[in-house]
Amino acid sequence: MPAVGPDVAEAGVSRSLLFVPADSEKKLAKARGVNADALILDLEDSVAASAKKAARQIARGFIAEGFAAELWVRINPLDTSDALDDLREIMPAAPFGIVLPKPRGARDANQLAKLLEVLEQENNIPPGRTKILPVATERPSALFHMQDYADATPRLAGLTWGAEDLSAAVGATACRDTDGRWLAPYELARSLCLFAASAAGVPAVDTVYTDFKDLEGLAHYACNARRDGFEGMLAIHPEQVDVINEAFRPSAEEIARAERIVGLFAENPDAGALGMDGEMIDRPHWLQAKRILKTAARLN
Ligand code: 1VU
Repeated sequence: MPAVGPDVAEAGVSRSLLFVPADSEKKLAKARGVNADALILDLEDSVAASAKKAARQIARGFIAEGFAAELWVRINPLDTSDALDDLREIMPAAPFGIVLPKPRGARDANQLAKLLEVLEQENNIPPGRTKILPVATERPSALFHMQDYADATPRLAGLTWGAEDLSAAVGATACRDTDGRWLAPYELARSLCLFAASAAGVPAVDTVYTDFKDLEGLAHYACNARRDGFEGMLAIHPEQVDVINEAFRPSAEEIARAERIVGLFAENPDAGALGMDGEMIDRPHWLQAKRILKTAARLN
């Protein structure tokens, strides 16, 4: 069976990435007890302009204290003066990575990578250590450049997407229908994020489920996200975290089936297609099985 090709994401990513407004010491304290794979300390939309300075300092202190999970910081968009202020304040604490909102395209991720190069040097951080996760679809023009992420900075750790800013930008009055499903323009943005991430060889992370009281709806949404190929999901509330973690964990049945598929091809190294339980299995099934086993191994 041929090796995994460039269109299959190799890197693993966190399943649950919880946003925490960085100006809220109360929420930050709460986040320490949450089982999220990653926290995103937010300096952007959830923090009022008047609170940004204090939020930067709080975020820096929180990161410096250390934490078991990955610590990301969502800075302000790169074409605002706040972005540089954010980076200067938080880089001495050496966060795991930077979440980049409203990028104009991969060129903003590349520009951020250059800034990080300097700031890492200034702060004695190993070069290239700080990762980048763009929220890739928040500007309409960015949708026309999604393929550029395939040649972007090696700091790229994944791609995620957002609908709210995109819908505001085009003047829409809603991005979901009355049943909570994405309307067509936002399904397109979600799909572009998925395919651009795959083409770039990085994991795709699905966006927030804003109805934070509806955990049943979230479970359903997150299972579908995993089915579609997303490897994790953004969260906005502590109660969403366990639901997301569970949804992105392969089931025992899936693992058993994946082991059988990989085993069958190992026993038949020259076969392109094989039969299993009356169904044809070939390279895509083998790739999918390998991915399931890799995820399962990472989560053990
Ligand atoms: O039990 P306690 O009173 O001690 O704590 C409350 C509350 O403070 C805490 N909590 C959180 N802790 C950490 N991180 C959070 N994100 C968080 N949210 C709440 O949990 C306890 C219960 O909270 P609640 O159910 O009473 O909810 P609240 O009314 O306090 O808060 C609701 C909102 C939505 C405001 C809150 O969950 C929040 O601030 N979420 C994050 C918002 C955010 O960062 N937005 C950026 C979105 S990014 C995006 O859209 C990109 C695509």
